[in-house]
Amino acid sequence: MIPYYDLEQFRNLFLKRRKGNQLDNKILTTARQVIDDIRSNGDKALAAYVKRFDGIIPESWEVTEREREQAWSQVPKEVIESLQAAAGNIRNFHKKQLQNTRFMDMTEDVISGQLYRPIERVGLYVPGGTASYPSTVLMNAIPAALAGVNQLFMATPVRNSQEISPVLAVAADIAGVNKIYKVGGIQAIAALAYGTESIPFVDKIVGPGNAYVAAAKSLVFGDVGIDMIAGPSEVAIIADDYAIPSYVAADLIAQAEHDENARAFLFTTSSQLAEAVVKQLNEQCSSLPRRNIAEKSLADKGAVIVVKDIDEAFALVNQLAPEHLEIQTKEPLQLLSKVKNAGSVFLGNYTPEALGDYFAGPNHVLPTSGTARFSSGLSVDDFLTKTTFLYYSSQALESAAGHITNIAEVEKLEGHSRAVKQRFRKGQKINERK
Ligand code: HSO
Ligand code: ZN
Repeated sequence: MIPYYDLEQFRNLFLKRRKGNQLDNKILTTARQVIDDIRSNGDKALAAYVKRFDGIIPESWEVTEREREQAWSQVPKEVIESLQAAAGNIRNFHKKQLQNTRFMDMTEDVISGQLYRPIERVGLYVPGGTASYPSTVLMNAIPAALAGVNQLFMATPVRNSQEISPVLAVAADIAGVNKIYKVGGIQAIAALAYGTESIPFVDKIVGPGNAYVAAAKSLVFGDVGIDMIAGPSEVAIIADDYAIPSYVAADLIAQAEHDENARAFLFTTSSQLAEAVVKQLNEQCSSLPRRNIAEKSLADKGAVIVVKDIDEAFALVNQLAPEHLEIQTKEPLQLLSKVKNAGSVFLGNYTPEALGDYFAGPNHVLPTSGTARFSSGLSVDDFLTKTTFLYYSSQALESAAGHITNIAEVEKLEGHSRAVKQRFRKGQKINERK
């Protein structure tokens, strides 16, 4: 079961410079070859790789309107209602992230500011198999739609049935996805990045994926934008005596069931609580459908650390920069100011991560493997570009001219200097705004 570590052991195992995000060379080589081929040969190459990797080529790459409509009758009504309720919350939360064009200066002589514009075309990758989640469709597509992206394309692999999972199609409709393509893996990323006869190219690709998809995203980055290369999911829980062991255990397990590499950590000031949590973990895992995955994750990647006080817990957690941080203590809100590095924070005994994974509003696409030190969860910002703008009157430019030419001269860029001086040559008539 989940091991105990002291501070030193935890530091050595989990806080040393990590190499977790490096991609496998063999996978990169394969990805590079597939991408080059699809970029040069379009649909023909696409079909060949889909046949080779997935065994079957779909009749049509695009999911038809009819298929999308039919999906609605294949999903239970209560699931549709819950997805709609979740979408409403996610929309409300993300709506408040939107920013309008901003003026930094607005005088008669100087106007400056920033325009916000939606990215035109976005591709959303959704993995197949067991990690194919409708919640991920909502979390990626809703901020994009709110930002104003009006060509939002989703790609997801289909297996022998040739049908896309109906619940994914419904989530895509609810979230505002324009088109869905039946293609997965490296092929999907290549097609979205460069376009083929049947699949349109996009400006940015978002969404999770396996090692092949991650490698492909890293290779097309630069030609298109990408969101991030996500590592295994993780949670850190800070708990004191006030926490309820069965709740803490349930949340550690919810994390651990994601996959064998998922990481669940408990930092607690109470060794009594730690013992009770371990007991609960054993009990609760025994009846879990994904028991094998959860137990392996807890045993190999999990940790319980008994700390001397809450500050010691925060010191470790801030170094770890976990994707999710739960604070289950007596006064959780008062501890919020101690959080420095974390993807998303869940406060109190009744705010499990699962609430945020599915329903409450904040995004569940979050920085993993310590990358919360320098990056943030998905938001509407990821689907906007910012363009700055500037206006100077002749008087304003004239009063700045000396400084500009001084700097231009030290950079030995006489043309720059002249571009200013040209406007103020003696005897020149100024025809401003005529
Ligand atoms: N915990 C995952 C999101 C997720 N959980 C999707 C369930 N479905 C990463 O934040
Ligand atoms: Zn989850």
